Parts: sequence; C-alpha cells; structure tokens
Amino acid sequence: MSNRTLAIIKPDAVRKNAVGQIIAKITESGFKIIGLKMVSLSRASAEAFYEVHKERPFYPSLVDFMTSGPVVPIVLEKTNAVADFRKLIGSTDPAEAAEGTIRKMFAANKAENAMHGSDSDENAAIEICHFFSRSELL
Ligand code: FUP
Repeated sequence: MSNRTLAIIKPDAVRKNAVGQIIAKITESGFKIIGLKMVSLSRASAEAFYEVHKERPFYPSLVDFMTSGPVVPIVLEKTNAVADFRKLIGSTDPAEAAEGTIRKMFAANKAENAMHGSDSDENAAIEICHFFSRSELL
C-alpha cells in the first residue's frame, strides 16, 4: 500500500478548460496535492514516459497526443493512493468507465482519455521523478 501517486491532466482536458473541475474532484475525494505544474512535454520526454508501451501499435499516436498541448502533472498523497486514484479516474476506455469517474465525465475515447494515474507504487516513484525534483514537492 502506497501513499503517493502521479496524476497527469492530459492535453484534451486542458484544452476543454477542465483543469479546475478535475482538481476539485480530486481534492474532494480526499487526495492532498504535494506537487503541481503545467508543462509542454518534448517528444523525447513523452517517449521516455511511455517507454513501456514502445512496442504497442498506439505508441506513436500516444506520443503525438501527449505532445499536442500542455499537460498538468500532479503528485497526490492519500492512504492507498495508487489504487484509490485508479478507481477515481475509471477504465482506460471512457465507454467502460463507471459513472462519476473522471474519464466518464471528461474523456472522449480510449486514446484521448483526460487523465493518467500511476499503476503501481514502483511506477509512481519513477513517474514522480520524471516531472518533479525534490524541491518542487511538499
Ligand atoms: P491506463 O493505465 O488506463 O492509462 O491505460 P494503459 O496503460 O493501458 O495505456 C496508457 C495510455 O495509452 C492510455 F491512457 C491511452 C493510450 N492507449 C491508446 O491510445 N490506445 C489503446 O488502445 C490503449 C491505450
């Protein structure tokens, strides 16, 4: 059980001006914000972040999408953060996401799905380091 996870508000949700609504939903769900910024990912940075999906057919379009506009990475703290945040964002495909989840509310489809959440404690630690230095975190 971990207490930190890395969230990213993806370019589609930033374009929809949904950043404020999404952050409100996250904090209302009991997560504390430990770090937050808005950045435009370079291609190299997006490729490295999604390295695990390098061999998947959707990898080039995923990198295109994640570099199509600014993103908002956020470090969140809560007991059982990784699992609880995955529950809050819902299934990868918004058509399969539960009512009230962030992807159900804000995502258009499986590719442009509004929000990222780390899938394990180990990946959360790696992903937090991808975006934040120690001095940028509470
Ligand atoms: P998730 O853990 O729910 O973010 O989903 P995955 O790790 O399986 O996929 C990571 C990202 O790849 C998704 F958020 C969006 C993208 N993706 C696609 O574009 N097409 C797919 O068929 C599956 C994933």
